[in-house]
Amino acid sequence: MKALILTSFLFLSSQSIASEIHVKVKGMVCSMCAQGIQKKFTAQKAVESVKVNLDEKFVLIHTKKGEELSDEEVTKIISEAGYNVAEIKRK
Ligand SMILES: [Cu+2]
Repeated sequence: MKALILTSFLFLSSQSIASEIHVKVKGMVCSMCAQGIQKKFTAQKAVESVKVNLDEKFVLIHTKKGEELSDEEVTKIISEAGYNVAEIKRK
């Protein structure tokens, strides 16, 4: 019985799990770029955490549980910051 409850709890919580978005950014070359992009994403309601990898030119975004950030929104944020999206991957 206990195992059954635990299983259904895990199933239910996986429905609203946070997502991980991996964005390759063109034109991000220095730590000022990285900071600007980090700030833009941190300001989003749906965003839990943002990590910018300057060496490999990508941004890793974790959304909050039950919140989503579409490819269109990600692209808009990046271009408003003055950069271009090369690729968006999700987990
Ligand atoms: Cu820069």
